Amino acid sequence: MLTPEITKLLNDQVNAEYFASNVYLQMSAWCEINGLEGSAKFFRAHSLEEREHMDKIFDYMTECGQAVSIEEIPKPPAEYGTLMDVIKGAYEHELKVTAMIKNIADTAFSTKDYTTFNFIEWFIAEQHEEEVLFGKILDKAKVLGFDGQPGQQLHIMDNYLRFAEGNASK
Ligand code: OFO
Repeated sequence: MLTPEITKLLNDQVNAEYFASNVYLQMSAWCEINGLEGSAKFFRAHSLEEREHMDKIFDYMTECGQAVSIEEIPKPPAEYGTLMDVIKGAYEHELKVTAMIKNIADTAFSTKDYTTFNFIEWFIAEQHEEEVLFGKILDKAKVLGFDGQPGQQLHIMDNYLRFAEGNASK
């Protein structure tokens, strides 16, 4: 049985993961229209991953006998100046999600809801991975001297992002 406080936090997270999925889907659309196919592929895949996160929490809540409420999802940002703005936006978005996940862990632990604490641990590890992933992308941009402007570096960054999940784990 989940407490009302934990139920609300988990429900908010379901909706936040749905929003995150749309944020990345919109980033993918921006990349597509700006000739950045590798980046579009990366953000599209990431959008699906967020959707899986949503499903995971959805399933946990229903397993616990708790109804999920899908709320109105805000429109994600759609205007970006450059690919660098998109990448920075993604990194900042992940930091916000990490704070939400840690708040769930903190609340679960302090209310002795060890089942939810155990469940949310997976997300703590996942957020660490995602921060590392986007951190490495930012590092690569620094190494290249990439600032988002058109040119050879943009082409290299686009190719790097095409395989970024694999590149970042090396
Ligand atoms: Fe990006 O990990 Fe879920 O939100």
